Parts: sequence; structure tokens; C-alpha cells
Amino acid sequence: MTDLNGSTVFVTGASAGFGAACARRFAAKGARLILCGRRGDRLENLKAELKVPVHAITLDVRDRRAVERAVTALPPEFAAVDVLVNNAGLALGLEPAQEADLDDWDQMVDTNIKGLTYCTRAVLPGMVARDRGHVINIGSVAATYPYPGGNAYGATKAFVQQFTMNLRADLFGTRVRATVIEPGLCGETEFSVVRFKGDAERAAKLYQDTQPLTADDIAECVLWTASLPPHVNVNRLEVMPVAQSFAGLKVARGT
Ligand code: NDP
Ligand code: 8X3
Repeated sequence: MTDLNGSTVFVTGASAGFGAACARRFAAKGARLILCGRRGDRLENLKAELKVPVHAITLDVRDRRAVERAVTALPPEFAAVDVLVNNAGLALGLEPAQEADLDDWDQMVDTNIKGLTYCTRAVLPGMVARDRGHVINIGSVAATYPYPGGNAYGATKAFVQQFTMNLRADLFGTRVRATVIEPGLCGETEFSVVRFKGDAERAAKLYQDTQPLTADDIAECVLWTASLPPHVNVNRLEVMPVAQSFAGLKVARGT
């Protein structure tokens, strides 16, 4: 297995949800952590809770120069990133495409696609130079299965899926690994409250009378892929709660 004790793990979007759960899981294995997100106070609280060295960066991954600066300015003891968990991301809105807010689409593209590529591009040369590392991208089942209102969000996650496979192609001949983890319905995180712009009641309804995945379920998957022996690469891992399945195609009559 890959020993994560003393390794350096960079988690984007660590101020909530999957990212915070990943930070706790990797910390329990003795990894040193680089944690970023826009809410620095949340990161500082997490840092205070964890018993491992933590470098917290208040960072908006949409800011390309800031991402480059943050990676260039990593303290020496954090500079050799072993695992990058590209988790920062969001869905905004569930309206049909013809009614969607273009600002929401911009923000999803800028965060889920561009931010993820900025972080990857900043960290990858070091991994390749050391011939060691693992990029773990958080995609979504929305990359593969269309649903009403999934429009731009699903498309950003389709990018994440294909970008990860193309990383595998480019990293051929190196020992650097790339994985995309694609969760389905997951409660407990701020995902739906963010998607519904603070409407906590609407968000809660989505998870009513069902057992969704938890943030810790996904953190376990992230940790598992990172812990596998260094010659093993999980390309793509799609994970749903048992309660979630497929709805099939539908046909509109009279159109
Ligand atoms: P949360 O809303 O709980 O967490 C999202 C995290 O991303 C927060 O830490 C947030 O931090 C960070 N973030 C958002 N925008 C930026 C930005 N511009 N720069 C830096 N950090 C940012 O959601 P989840 O934990 O549920 O989601 C994490 C990832 O998992 C996302 O990529 C999401 O698309 C994906 N996902 C979620 C599923 C779910 O059902 N929950 C299912 C499938 C995939 P801050 O606000 O402090 O910047
Ligand atoms: C989050 C899962 O089904 O809300 O990516 O798109 S879903």
C-alpha cells in the first residue's frame, strides 16, 4: 500500500463537505495538509482541530494568478505535493437551460473547470519531476447521467471526467496517478444549500426519507484510491447510495 504518513496532501475546498472530511481522513493517516477555500476562518478552525501540520490558504481557485502564487509560495515542508484532491466546486441552480442564470453558468465553469485546471497545472510539474504523485479529481454522476436542470453543472463534471482520462494519457511513462471520483446523491454537505442559494428547506427536501451518501463515505473513497499500492491506478470511481438508481429515458407525447 502507499504509506500516507508524512506525505503532503493538498485539498481544495476544504472549508466544508467532502474537502473537510478528506482533510480529517488524511490527517488520521499522518499526512501534512495544504487546505484551501475562500472561507479562511473555516480553514483556521479545521487547522486548530487537526493534529498534523496544516498550511491553510484563503484562496479562490478561480483566480489563476493567486493559485500560481500560492503554489509557488508553499513553505518548503509543504512544497512537494504527493496528493492533490481537486474538490472545490459547486452547482448553482436547477432551472432548465432556457431559464438558467448565465452568471451561475460562468461561476460553475470558472470553478469546476478552470479552477481545477489551474490547481492541477500548478502542482503537476513538481509531481512529474519527482516521478511521484496522485491527482484525485472530484467529478459527479452528473457527468454521465443527464437530468433536468443538470445542464451546465453536469457538463462541467463531464469535463472533469475527460480531463482526468487525458491526464492519464499525458502522464504515460511516469509514476504519477490520476483518478476521478464521481459521487451521486450526498447529504450532509453544503452542496444543495449552495445550489438553491441558501434555501435550506428546499435542500433538506432532497434528502428527506432517504439515506444519501455522507461526506465521510466519499473521503473514504478518496483515501482508498490514494492508499492503493503505487502501481495501481483507479481511473474512475462512480459511487451512489443504494437508494439512488436510474430513471431511464422519457418520451413527450403530442410534440
Ligand atoms: P460543499 O458546498 O459542502 O463544499 C464545497 C467546497 O468547495 C467548499 O469548501 C467551498 O469553500 C469550496 N469552493 C467553492 N468554490 C470555491 C472557489 N471558487 N475557490 C475555492 N474553494 C471553493 O459541497 P460538497 O462537499 O458536497 O462538494 C464538493 C465537491 O463534490 C464539488 O466539486 C461538488 O461538485 C462535488 N459533488 C458533490 C456531490 C453532493 O451531492 N454533495 C455529489 C457529487 C459531486 P468556500 O465556500 O469556503 O470557498
Ligand atoms: C452532485 C450530484 O445528482 O446533484 O454532483 O448532480 S447531482
